[in-house]
Amino acid sequence: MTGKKEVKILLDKSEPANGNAPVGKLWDKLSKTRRRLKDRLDIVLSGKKAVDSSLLEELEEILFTSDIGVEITEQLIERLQRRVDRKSLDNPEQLKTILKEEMISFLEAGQELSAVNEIPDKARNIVEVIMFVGVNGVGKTTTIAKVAHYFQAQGQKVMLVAADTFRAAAIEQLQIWGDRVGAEVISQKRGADPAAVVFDAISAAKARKMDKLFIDTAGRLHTKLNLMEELKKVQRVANQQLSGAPHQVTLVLDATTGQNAIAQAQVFAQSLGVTDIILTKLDGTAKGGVVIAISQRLHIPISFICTGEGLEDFEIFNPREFVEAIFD
Ligand SMILES: Nc1nc2c(ncn2[C@@H]2O[C@H](COP(=O)(O)OP(=O)(O)OP(=O)(O)O)[C@@H](O)[C@H]2O)c(=O)[nH]1
Ligand SMILES: [Mg+2]
Repeated sequence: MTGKKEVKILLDKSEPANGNAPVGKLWDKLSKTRRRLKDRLDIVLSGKKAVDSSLLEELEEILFTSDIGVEITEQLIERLQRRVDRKSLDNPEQLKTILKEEMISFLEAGQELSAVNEIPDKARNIVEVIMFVGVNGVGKTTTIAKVAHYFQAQGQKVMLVAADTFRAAAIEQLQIWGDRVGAEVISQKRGADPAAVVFDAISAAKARKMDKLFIDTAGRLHTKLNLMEELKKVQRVANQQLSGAPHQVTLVLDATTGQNAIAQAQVFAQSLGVTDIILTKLDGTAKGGVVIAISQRLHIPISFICTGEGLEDFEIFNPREFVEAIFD
Protein backbone atom coordinates (compact mmCIF):
# COMPACT_ATOMS: atom_id res chain seq x y z
CA MET A 1 0.00 0.00 0.00
CA THR A 2 1.06 3.51 -0.62
CA GLY A 3 0.19 6.36 1.73
CA LYS A 4 -2.94 7.01 -0.31
CA LYS A 5 -6.32 6.70 1.25
CA GLU A 6 -7.26 3.09 1.23
CA VAL A 7 -9.90 2.34 -1.31
CA LYS A 8 -11.94 -0.73 -1.77
CA ILE A 9 -13.01 -1.41 -5.28
CA LEU A 10 -16.44 -2.73 -6.06
CA LEU A 11 -15.25 -6.07 -7.13
CA ASP A 12 -13.18 -9.05 -6.30
CA LYS A 13 -11.17 -9.40 -9.48
CA SER A 14 -10.66 -13.10 -9.03
CA GLU A 15 -14.20 -13.77 -10.23
CA PRO A 16 -15.16 -13.26 -13.85
CA ALA A 17 -17.87 -10.62 -14.21
CA ASN A 18 -19.67 -12.53 -16.88
CA GLY A 19 -18.87 -16.16 -16.43
CA ASN A 20 -20.71 -17.31 -19.53
CA ALA A 21 -19.44 -14.67 -21.90
CA PRO A 22 -17.83 -16.10 -25.02
CA VAL A 23 -14.06 -16.20 -24.99
CA GLY A 24 -12.76 -13.13 -26.75
CA LYS A 25 -15.83 -11.03 -26.11
CA LEU A 26 -13.75 -8.11 -24.96
CA TRP A 27 -11.62 -8.51 -28.08
CA ASP A 28 -14.79 -8.31 -30.21
CA LYS A 29 -16.11 -5.28 -28.41
CA LEU A 30 -12.86 -3.34 -28.63
CA SER A 31 -12.49 -3.75 -32.38
CA LYS A 32 -12.66 -0.03 -33.15
CA THR A 33 -9.89 0.83 -30.73
CA ARG A 34 -7.86 -2.11 -31.96
CA ARG A 35 -8.18 -0.88 -35.53
CA ARG A 36 -6.83 2.48 -34.55
CA LEU A 37 -3.89 1.08 -32.59
CA LYS A 38 -2.91 -2.38 -33.63
CA ASP A 39 -3.82 -2.22 -37.31
CA ARG A 40 -1.90 1.00 -37.82
CA LEU A 41 1.04 -0.33 -35.84
CA ASP A 42 1.14 -3.49 -37.95
CA ILE A 43 1.24 -1.40 -41.13
CA VAL A 44 4.13 0.67 -39.80
CA LEU A 45 6.02 -2.41 -38.65
CA SER A 46 5.54 -4.45 -41.80
CA GLY A 47 8.70 -4.77 -43.83
CA LYS A 48 10.82 -2.83 -41.31
CA LYS A 49 14.22 -4.32 -40.58
CA ALA A 50 15.38 -2.21 -37.65
CA VAL A 51 14.02 -0.05 -34.87
CA ASP A 52 15.31 3.39 -35.75
CA SER A 53 14.26 6.93 -34.98
CA SER A 54 11.92 7.14 -37.96
CA LEU A 55 10.09 4.03 -36.82
CA LEU A 56 9.78 5.47 -33.31
CA GLU A 57 8.44 8.69 -34.78
CA GLU A 58 5.78 6.79 -36.67
CA LEU A 59 4.89 4.93 -33.52
CA GLU A 60 4.67 8.19 -31.59
CA GLU A 61 2.23 9.52 -34.16
CA ILE A 62 0.01 6.45 -33.73
CA LEU A 63 0.03 6.74 -29.95
CA PHE A 64 -0.63 10.48 -30.03
CA THR A 65 -3.73 9.94 -32.09
CA SER A 66 -5.08 7.08 -30.00
CA ASP A 67 -6.25 9.03 -26.94
CA ILE A 68 -3.49 7.54 -24.82
CA GLY A 69 -2.38 11.04 -23.94
CA VAL A 70 0.71 13.11 -24.62
CA GLU A 71 2.53 12.32 -21.38
CA ILE A 72 2.17 8.56 -21.60
CA THR A 73 3.12 8.63 -25.26
CA GLU A 74 6.29 10.56 -24.50
CA GLN A 75 7.19 8.28 -21.63
CA LEU A 76 6.62 5.18 -23.72
CA ILE A 77 8.72 6.49 -26.59
CA GLU A 78 11.48 7.47 -24.16
CA ARG A 79 11.51 4.01 -22.63
CA LEU A 80 11.67 2.40 -26.05
CA GLN A 81 14.42 4.79 -27.15
CA ARG A 82 16.46 3.86 -24.07
CA ARG A 83 16.13 0.21 -24.94
CA VAL A 84 17.27 0.95 -28.48
CA ASP A 85 20.27 2.87 -27.12
CA ARG A 86 21.14 -0.02 -24.83
CA LYS A 87 20.80 -2.34 -27.82
CA SER A 88 18.13 -4.34 -26.03
CA LEU A 89 15.62 -3.48 -28.75
CA ASP A 90 16.57 -3.69 -32.39
CA ASN A 91 14.01 -6.00 -33.88
CA PRO A 92 10.69 -4.46 -35.02
CA GLU A 93 8.87 -7.66 -34.06
CA GLN A 94 9.98 -7.20 -30.46
CA LEU A 95 8.70 -3.66 -30.45
CA LYS A 96 5.05 -4.57 -30.11
CA THR A 97 5.66 -7.01 -27.28
CA ILE A 98 7.71 -4.48 -25.34
CA LEU A 99 5.20 -1.73 -25.97
CA LYS A 100 2.41 -3.94 -24.62
CA GLU A 101 4.38 -4.85 -21.52
CA GLU A 102 5.15 -1.19 -20.84
CA MET A 103 1.46 -0.31 -21.16
CA ILE A 104 0.43 -3.12 -18.87
CA SER A 105 2.93 -1.94 -16.29
CA PHE A 106 1.57 1.62 -16.50
CA LEU A 107 -1.97 0.36 -15.98
CA GLU A 108 -1.04 -2.02 -13.20
CA ALA A 109 0.78 0.77 -11.38
CA GLY A 110 -2.44 2.81 -11.50
CA GLN A 111 -4.42 -0.07 -10.05
CA GLU A 112 -1.92 -0.76 -7.30
CA LEU A 113 -2.48 2.62 -5.75
CA SER A 114 -5.31 1.04 -3.83
CA ALA A 115 -6.48 -2.30 -2.59
CA VAL A 116 -8.11 -3.27 -5.83
CA ASN A 117 -8.65 -6.87 -4.91
CA GLU A 118 -10.01 -6.40 -1.46
CA ILE A 119 -12.92 -8.74 -0.83
CA PRO A 120 -15.99 -7.29 0.90
CA ASP A 121 -15.91 -7.95 4.60
CA LYS A 122 -19.00 -10.07 5.09
CA ALA A 123 -18.67 -10.03 8.86
CA ARG A 124 -18.95 -6.27 8.97
CA ASN A 125 -22.71 -6.37 9.05
CA ILE A 126 -23.37 -2.88 7.78
CA VAL A 127 -24.78 -1.80 4.49
CA GLU A 128 -22.12 -0.59 2.09
CA VAL A 129 -23.25 2.63 0.47
CA ILE A 130 -21.94 3.34 -3.00
CA MET A 131 -22.68 6.56 -4.80
CA PHE A 132 -22.50 6.56 -8.60
CA VAL A 133 -21.70 9.97 -10.09
CA GLY A 134 -20.97 11.39 -13.53
CA VAL A 135 -22.29 13.86 -16.08
CA ASN A 136 -25.56 13.20 -17.84
CA GLY A 137 -25.80 10.35 -20.27
CA VAL A 138 -22.52 8.61 -19.43
CA GLY A 139 -24.33 5.45 -18.36
CA LYS A 140 -24.70 5.72 -14.58
CA THR A 141 -28.14 4.15 -14.32
CA THR A 142 -27.40 1.33 -16.75
CA THR A 143 -24.11 0.62 -14.97
CA ILE A 144 -25.83 0.49 -11.58
CA ALA A 145 -28.10 -2.24 -12.93
CA LYS A 146 -25.10 -4.19 -14.22
CA VAL A 147 -23.21 -3.94 -10.95
CA ALA A 148 -26.34 -4.84 -8.95
CA HIS A 149 -26.89 -7.85 -11.16
CA TYR A 150 -23.29 -8.92 -10.69
CA PHE A 151 -23.38 -8.71 -6.90
CA GLN A 152 -26.78 -10.35 -6.65
CA ALA A 153 -25.39 -13.31 -8.57
CA GLN A 154 -22.86 -13.59 -5.75
CA GLY A 155 -25.62 -13.73 -3.16
CA GLN A 156 -25.43 -10.10 -2.05
CA LYS A 157 -28.58 -8.17 -1.18
CA VAL A 158 -28.61 -4.99 -3.22
CA MET A 159 -30.98 -2.04 -2.92
CA LEU A 160 -31.13 0.94 -5.29
CA VAL A 161 -32.07 4.52 -4.53
CA ALA A 162 -33.28 7.08 -7.03
CA ALA A 163 -31.42 10.26 -6.06
CA ASP A 164 -31.79 11.74 -9.54
CA THR A 165 -35.00 13.52 -8.76
CA PHE A 166 -34.35 16.21 -11.34
CA ARG A 167 -34.52 14.66 -14.80
CA ALA A 168 -37.90 13.61 -16.16
CA ALA A 169 -38.35 9.82 -16.10
CA ALA A 170 -35.06 9.20 -14.24
CA ILE A 171 -36.92 7.56 -11.33
CA GLU A 172 -38.97 5.38 -13.66
CA GLN A 173 -35.82 4.35 -15.55
CA LEU A 174 -34.15 3.13 -12.37
CA GLN A 175 -37.37 1.37 -11.36
CA ILE A 176 -37.44 -0.50 -14.67
CA TRP A 177 -33.86 -1.68 -14.15
CA GLY A 178 -34.66 -2.56 -10.54
CA ASP A 179 -37.59 -4.71 -11.68
CA ARG A 180 -35.44 -6.33 -14.33
CA VAL A 181 -32.67 -7.33 -11.93
CA GLY A 182 -35.01 -7.94 -9.00
CA ALA A 183 -33.69 -5.22 -6.71
CA GLU A 184 -35.86 -3.01 -4.58
CA VAL A 185 -35.79 0.67 -5.55
CA ILE A 186 -36.32 3.38 -2.97
CA SER A 187 -37.71 6.59 -4.41
CA GLN A 188 -39.79 9.64 -3.68
CA LYS A 189 -41.58 11.92 -6.04
CA ARG A 190 -39.88 13.98 -8.70
CA GLY A 191 -38.30 17.13 -7.35
CA ALA A 192 -37.76 15.71 -3.84
CA ASP A 193 -34.51 16.57 -2.07
CA PRO A 194 -32.00 13.88 -3.16
CA ALA A 195 -30.24 13.99 0.22
CA ALA A 196 -33.53 13.30 2.01
CA VAL A 197 -34.26 10.39 -0.35
CA VAL A 198 -30.83 8.93 0.40
CA PHE A 199 -31.27 9.46 4.15
CA ASP A 200 -34.48 7.41 4.10
CA ALA A 201 -32.99 4.79 1.79
CA ILE A 202 -30.05 4.15 4.14
CA SER A 203 -32.50 3.70 6.96
CA ALA A 204 -34.52 1.22 4.85
CA ALA A 205 -31.37 -0.62 3.76
CA LYS A 206 -30.23 -0.96 7.37
CA ALA A 207 -33.65 -2.19 8.49
CA ARG A 208 -33.74 -4.77 5.71
CA LYS A 209 -30.15 -5.85 6.29
CA MET A 210 -28.97 -5.07 2.79
CA ASP A 211 -25.36 -5.70 1.83
CA LYS A 212 -25.19 -2.82 -0.61
CA LEU A 213 -27.07 0.34 -1.39
CA PHE A 214 -26.39 1.96 -4.77
CA ILE A 215 -27.23 5.63 -5.14
CA ASP A 216 -28.22 6.76 -8.64
CA THR A 217 -27.46 10.47 -8.87
CA ALA A 218 -28.29 13.19 -11.36
CA GLY A 219 -25.91 14.08 -14.16
CA ARG A 220 -27.20 17.55 -14.76
CA LEU A 221 -28.86 20.30 -12.82
CA HIS A 222 -29.16 23.94 -13.67
CA THR A 223 -25.43 24.47 -13.48
CA LYS A 224 -22.47 22.22 -12.82
CA LEU A 225 -21.69 24.02 -9.59
CA ASN A 226 -25.12 23.19 -8.24
CA LEU A 227 -24.64 19.58 -9.12
CA MET A 228 -21.42 19.35 -7.11
CA GLU A 229 -23.03 21.11 -4.17
CA GLU A 230 -25.97 18.77 -4.31
CA LEU A 231 -23.77 15.70 -4.47
CA LYS A 232 -21.70 16.95 -1.54
CA LYS A 233 -24.89 17.41 0.44
CA VAL A 234 -25.89 13.83 -0.37
CA GLN A 235 -22.50 12.72 0.95
CA ARG A 236 -22.87 14.72 4.15
CA VAL A 237 -26.38 13.51 4.86
CA ALA A 238 -25.47 9.90 4.07
CA ASN A 239 -22.66 10.18 6.61
CA GLN A 240 -25.06 11.54 9.22
CA GLN A 241 -27.31 8.55 8.74
CA LEU A 242 -24.48 6.02 8.64
CA SER A 243 -20.99 6.96 9.73
CA GLY A 244 -18.51 6.33 6.92
CA ALA A 245 -21.15 6.44 4.18
CA PRO A 246 -20.88 6.74 1.27
CA HIS A 247 -18.14 4.15 1.47
CA GLN A 248 -17.35 4.56 -2.19
CA VAL A 249 -17.87 7.26 -4.78
CA THR A 250 -17.75 5.63 -8.18
CA LEU A 251 -17.28 7.96 -11.13
CA VAL A 252 -18.80 6.79 -14.40
CA LEU A 253 -17.08 8.10 -17.54
CA ASP A 254 -18.08 7.72 -21.18
CA ALA A 255 -15.07 6.52 -23.18
CA THR A 256 -16.45 8.00 -26.40
CA THR A 257 -15.75 11.47 -25.01
CA GLY A 258 -12.02 10.77 -25.05
CA GLN A 259 -9.90 13.46 -23.42
CA ASN A 260 -13.02 15.26 -22.17
CA ALA A 261 -13.57 12.41 -19.78
CA ILE A 262 -10.33 13.34 -18.03
CA ALA A 263 -11.42 16.94 -17.54
CA GLN A 264 -14.72 15.73 -16.10
CA ALA A 265 -12.98 13.32 -13.80
CA GLN A 266 -10.78 16.07 -12.40
CA VAL A 267 -13.81 18.16 -11.43
CA PHE A 268 -15.56 15.25 -9.74
CA ALA A 269 -12.42 14.01 -8.02
CA GLN A 270 -11.68 17.44 -6.57
CA SER A 271 -15.19 17.96 -5.27
CA LEU A 272 -16.20 14.52 -4.11
CA GLY A 273 -13.15 12.35 -3.56
CA VAL A 274 -13.77 9.70 -6.19
CA THR A 275 -12.70 6.21 -5.10
CA ASP A 276 -12.92 4.35 -8.40
CA ILE A 277 -13.81 4.78 -12.05
CA ILE A 278 -16.03 2.85 -14.43
CA LEU A 279 -15.50 3.43 -18.16
CA THR A 280 -18.57 2.89 -20.36
CA LYS A 281 -19.29 2.62 -24.10
CA LEU A 282 -15.95 1.14 -25.02
CA ASP A 283 -17.85 -0.89 -27.62
CA GLY A 284 -18.73 2.09 -29.78
CA THR A 285 -15.48 3.99 -29.90
CA ALA A 286 -11.97 4.01 -31.28
CA LYS A 287 -10.96 6.08 -28.24
CA GLY A 288 -10.37 3.13 -25.92
CA GLY A 289 -6.80 4.32 -25.43
CA VAL A 290 -8.25 6.89 -23.05
CA VAL A 291 -8.31 4.15 -20.42
CA ILE A 292 -4.54 4.39 -20.28
CA ALA A 293 -4.60 8.20 -20.05
CA ILE A 294 -7.18 8.11 -17.27
CA SER A 295 -5.22 5.60 -15.26
CA GLN A 296 -2.03 7.63 -15.56
CA ARG A 297 -3.47 11.11 -15.08
CA LEU A 298 -5.92 10.53 -12.26
CA HIS A 299 -4.36 7.85 -10.10
CA ILE A 300 -7.80 6.48 -9.41
CA PRO A 301 -8.25 2.77 -10.01
CA ILE A 302 -10.59 1.53 -12.73
CA SER A 303 -12.99 -1.08 -11.41
CA PHE A 304 -15.19 -1.94 -14.40
CA ILE A 305 -15.32 -1.38 -18.10
CA CYS A 306 -18.63 -1.49 -19.97
CA THR A 307 -19.05 -2.62 -23.53
CA GLY A 308 -22.74 -2.41 -24.37
CA GLU A 309 -26.25 -1.72 -23.19
CA GLY A 310 -27.04 -5.19 -21.82
CA LEU A 311 -26.58 -6.46 -18.28
CA GLU A 312 -23.75 -8.75 -19.30
CA ASP A 313 -21.87 -6.12 -21.26
CA PHE A 314 -19.25 -5.34 -18.67
CA GLU A 315 -16.00 -6.71 -17.36
CA ILE A 316 -13.86 -6.31 -14.34
CA PHE A 317 -10.98 -4.18 -15.53
CA ASN A 318 -7.89 -6.27 -16.05
CA PRO A 319 -4.90 -4.36 -17.48
CA ARG A 320 -3.39 -7.35 -19.27
CA GLU A 321 -6.65 -8.48 -20.87
CA PHE A 322 -7.39 -4.94 -21.91
CA VAL A 323 -4.01 -4.34 -23.55
CA GLU A 324 -4.16 -7.72 -25.28
CA ALA A 325 -7.63 -6.91 -26.61
CA ILE A 326 -6.44 -3.70 -28.22
CA PHE A 327 -3.12 -5.05 -29.54
CA ASP A 328 -3.57 -8.71 -30.48
N1 LIG B 1 -23.02 1.24 -26.38
C1 LIG B 1 -23.14 1.41 -25.07
N2 LIG B 1 -24.16 2.14 -24.57
C2 LIG B 1 -24.25 2.30 -23.25
C3 LIG B 1 -23.30 1.75 -22.36
N3 LIG B 1 -23.65 2.10 -21.10
C4 LIG B 1 -24.78 2.84 -21.21
N4 LIG B 1 -25.15 2.97 -22.50
C5 LIG B 1 -26.29 3.72 -23.06
O1 LIG B 1 -26.11 5.11 -22.81
C6 LIG B 1 -27.36 5.76 -22.65
C7 LIG B 1 -27.37 6.56 -21.34
O2 LIG B 1 -27.30 5.65 -20.26
P1 LIG B 1 -27.87 6.00 -18.81
O3 LIG B 1 -27.59 4.82 -17.96
O4 LIG B 1 -29.26 6.47 -18.90
O5 LIG B 1 -26.91 7.21 -18.44
P2 LIG B 1 -26.98 8.15 -17.16
O6 LIG B 1 -25.59 8.55 -16.86
O7 LIG B 1 -27.76 7.50 -16.08
O8 LIG B 1 -27.77 9.41 -17.74
P3 LIG B 1 -28.52 10.57 -16.90
O9 LIG B 1 -29.42 9.89 -15.94
O10 LIG B 1 -29.26 11.35 -17.94
O11 LIG B 1 -27.48 11.39 -16.25
C8 LIG B 1 -28.41 4.66 -22.67
O12 LIG B 1 -28.97 4.60 -23.96
C9 LIG B 1 -27.61 3.38 -22.39
O13 LIG B 1 -28.20 2.24 -22.94
C10 LIG B 1 -22.20 0.99 -22.90
O14 LIG B 1 -21.30 0.49 -22.23
N5 LIG B 1 -22.18 0.87 -24.26
MG1 LIG C 1 -29.38 8.13 -14.97
